[in-house]
Amino acid sequence: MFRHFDRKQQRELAGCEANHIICAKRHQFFFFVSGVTFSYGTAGFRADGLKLSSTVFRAGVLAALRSLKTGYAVGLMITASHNPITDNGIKIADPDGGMMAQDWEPFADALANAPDPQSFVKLVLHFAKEENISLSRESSAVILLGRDTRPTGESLLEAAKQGIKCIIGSVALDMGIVTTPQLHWMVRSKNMGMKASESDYFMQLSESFRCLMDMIPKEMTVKGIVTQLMVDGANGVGGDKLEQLKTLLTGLQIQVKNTSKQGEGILNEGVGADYVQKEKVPPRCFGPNDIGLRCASLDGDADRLVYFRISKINSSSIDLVDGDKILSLFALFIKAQLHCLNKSESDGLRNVLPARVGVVQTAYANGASTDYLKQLGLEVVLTPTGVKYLHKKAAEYDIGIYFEANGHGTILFSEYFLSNLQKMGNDLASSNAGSEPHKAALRLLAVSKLINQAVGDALSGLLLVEVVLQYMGWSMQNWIELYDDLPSRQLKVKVADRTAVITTNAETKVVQPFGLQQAIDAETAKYHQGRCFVRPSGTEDIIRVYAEAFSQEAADSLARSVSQHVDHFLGFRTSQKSD
Ligand code: NG1
Ligand code: ZN
Repeated sequence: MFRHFDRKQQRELAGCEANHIICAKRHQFFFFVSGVTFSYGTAGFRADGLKLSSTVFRAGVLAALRSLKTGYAVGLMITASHNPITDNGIKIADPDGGMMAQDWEPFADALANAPDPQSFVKLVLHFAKEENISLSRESSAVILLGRDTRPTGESLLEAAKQGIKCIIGSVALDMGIVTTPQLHWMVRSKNMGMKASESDYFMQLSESFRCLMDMIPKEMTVKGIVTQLMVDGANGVGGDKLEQLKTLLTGLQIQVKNTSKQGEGILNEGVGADYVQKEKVPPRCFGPNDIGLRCASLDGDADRLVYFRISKINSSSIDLVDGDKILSLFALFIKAQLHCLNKSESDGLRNVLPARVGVVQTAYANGASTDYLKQLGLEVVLTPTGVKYLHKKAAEYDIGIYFEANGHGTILFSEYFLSNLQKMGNDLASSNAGSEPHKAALRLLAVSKLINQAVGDALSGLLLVEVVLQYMGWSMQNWIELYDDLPSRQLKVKVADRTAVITTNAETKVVQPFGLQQAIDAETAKYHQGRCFVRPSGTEDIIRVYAEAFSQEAADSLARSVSQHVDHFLGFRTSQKSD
């Protein structure tokens, strides 16, 4: 249903205090009620790409208000990540490059679901007043726009621009087709007064990569670790960007398959990090010829990364190296550098730089990884699913390393720690140049530049993995053997109302419906090393069931029986019965 801003409303707006919002007729096309109820979830707003133009238009208005409120540039990314090509979505990056502040989510929901233009405009004016946002001509919002390779992206970008234009004086900067992490990086860099173009991004990544590669210990380079890497680009933007980035790299041979080029395949269909991690099979275009090689897979917008190796015995199965193992590799490296940095020298006079290191995971982290990290002596905390929670927690540490099992994660360095590290690096350069502590300081500084400080980034994560494997002198086999994953199974259950499930303790326990947790506990107790939890998905209309146990059969059976309980408590049959 299409609606128009009517004349009365335009008069009202024209007469409103500062003549704030332009409601030109040319924008009216974008205002319609799609019949879908939107909720700003872990991934922003997502739906069928053809039904999103009005929502994206409204998100444009929202982004402009966010920029006015904060006084800085914000980002607006059009993507549906690993979801099918027909889907699309929109999310806002805050001035620091992170996710939009959570306290704005209810307002985002209200805007997205406003039933008509009058209510929409009323909401905007009311919220602006409440939040003290000046809509005067003097203040101007800046919004960096990005989109992935989805076919609906171009028209949605237009809708976003029109929404932004509704706020007088707003400036929309189109960054073109970019990965999600690139856009977040650009927002952060711009607000820090640094260079923020795509070529600056490539330059920063390739230079810090070179710096780290130059400091690989000699004894490791002679080990001759394979420098060849096969990458699955999910038929999306990540593969294309990696093709560009790889021309700036030395010491690493990357072959990219599944870019977005015509003829390579459909975005996320049988390819990409989500597919590889959940199905535990090689992506399309990977087969017997790749057996034994180190392979990596990006998701559709390149904010997730997993590694894999095609099995020698059966070329349709893989040894998966997921986000947990990437996290463990990074944690080992960071720990080693801190140890080096603080190693007492013979003079015993050098200052040490203590660092509080935190590792952040979700309940989906394989239990074996959590045990391994704790054995390393690291502080491990769990948060609910969704990078906004992990990122926030990781930011509490001097060095916070976070990863979801699905491959989304990064390493955050606090400003305080980095400035001390820089000072220490300078001191060591004059007193002890070239020493191990000096190199450790330089390495940590280079990592802070290589790894995206705004959000998980498959491209920068991939470069850091490659550096760390070289530094350790590790083959893919060494990495795979770091610890043995406990067999696990994830299932989806369709229910009448997923919001009926309420959880606590980082989503590991069900509080409602009453009795479900008891049933889960009783099932779990039947299995050696059993662990199981259920939670409503934030991105799909389903309940997710995760189970872990000593064998694959046991994990499968635990997941199946708990799914039956979920279905019994919440399934359609139950709701029909109670109706
Ligand atoms: P939901 O649908 O809430 O489980 C999924 C992923 C999250 C996160 C978001 C955002 C799993 C189990 N869940 O969330 O980790 O990546 O999508 O894209 O992988
Ligand atoms: Zn993604």
